[in-house]
Amino acid sequence: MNVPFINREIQVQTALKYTSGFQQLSFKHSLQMARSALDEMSATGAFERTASTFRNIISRDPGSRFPAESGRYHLYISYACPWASRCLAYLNIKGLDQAISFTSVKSKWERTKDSDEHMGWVFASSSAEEPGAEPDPLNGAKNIRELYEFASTNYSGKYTVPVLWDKKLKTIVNNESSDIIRMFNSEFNDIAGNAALDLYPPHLQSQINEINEWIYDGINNGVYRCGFAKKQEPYDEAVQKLYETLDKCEMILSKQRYLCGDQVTEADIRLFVTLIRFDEVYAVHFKCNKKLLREFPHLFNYTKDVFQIPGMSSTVNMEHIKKHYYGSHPTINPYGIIPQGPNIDYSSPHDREKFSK
Ligand SMILES: N[C@@H](CCC(=O)N[C@@H](CS)C(=O)NCC(=O)O)C(=O)O
Repeated sequence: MNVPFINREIQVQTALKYTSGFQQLSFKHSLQMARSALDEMSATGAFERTASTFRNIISRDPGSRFPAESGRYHLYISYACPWASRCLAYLNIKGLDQAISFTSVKSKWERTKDSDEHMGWVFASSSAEEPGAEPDPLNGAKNIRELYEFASTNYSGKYTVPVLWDKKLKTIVNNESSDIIRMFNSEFNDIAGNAALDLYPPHLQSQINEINEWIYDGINNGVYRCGFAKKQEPYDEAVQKLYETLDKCEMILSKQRYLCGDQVTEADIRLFVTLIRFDEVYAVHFKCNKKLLREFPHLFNYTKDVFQIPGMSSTVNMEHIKKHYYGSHPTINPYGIIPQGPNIDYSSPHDREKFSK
C-alpha cells in the first residue's frame, strides 16, 4: 500500500510547513515509531524483514508525477548497507553521477532522538568527521529518521537506507532498493552517461526475476537470518539454506562468467553486494563460517570480476562496512571490537575472462 501518497496535498503542505526546521513528534508517537532491524523477530526467534513503504516510481515520461529530470533527485545511502550500495552501484555504472547526487551517512548507528532509545543512521556534522560521510546537503537533517518524519507525519516503519529523495516536492520517492535500481537502469537513459548498458534486458527478465528470488532468500537476506536469529533452530535452517544457495551459485559460475551467461545483469549486482561483505563481516559477525567465500574458487573470482567493473570499486567502503556491522549491533558484538582481518584485495587478478573467450 502506498501510504505516503494517499493524500499528496496534505503531504506537500506538511513538507512545506517543516522547511524551516524539523518538528519533534510527541514522546508517545516517537516510541511507537522507534523500530529497527533488531526488532524484526518472529515468535520462533527467526529474523523477519518488513516491507518498504515508499514505492513511487520515477518515469521517463515528462508528464508523470516523478519525471526523470537531471538534478532533481538525491540518493541517501550508507556505504555499509548492501541494499543502498546496490543503488550507488547503479548510479555509477549507468553514468548517472552528474544527474543524481548522493550522500552517505556515518558508519555507526547512534541515538536519533533524546526522547527515546532508537538507534539509527546519522549524518556527519562536517565532512571532516568521518571520511565518506557528509552532512545532509538538502534538508539539514541530523539523521535519516528526520527525513522520514519530514516526508510523512504518520510513518510507522523503520528508518532505512536507501532513501531516494525528490528535491522539488521535498519528499521521499522510494525507499526500496529493488525499485530504485530498476528506475536507474531504464528511466534515466536520456541523461545517463552509459545508457547502452541494460542490466535488465527484456529477453533475460524472467530468468533474472527467478534468480533474484532464490538468491535474496538464501543469500542476501539469508546472511541476516543467520546473524539475527535468536534461537539455534532458525539459525541452523538459515545456514543450511545459505550454503545450499552458495553451492548452487558456485556450480552455475563454474560454467559461465555471470549468473545469466556472458552478460552482467541485475542478478550479479544484487549477489555481489552480499559476497563482498562475506569474509570481512558475515563469516564472523553473522556466524556464516561453515565455508568462507575465498574457499569457493568460482564465486571468489567472480566477486573480484564484478568489483573490477568500472564504477563498482568506489561503492565498496570497507571501513564503513566493518565499523557499521561490528559497531552497531551490541546484542551480537557487545564490545564493538572490529576483527583485524582478512583485508582481501578484490582488485587483484581473477580468472573470469576465460568464460568470455
Ligand atoms: N527493503 C529495503 C531494505 C533496506 C534495509 O534494510 N536497510 C537497512 C541497512 S542494511 C537499514 O537501513 N536499517 C535500519 C534499521 O534497521 O533501523 C531495501 O532493499 O531497500
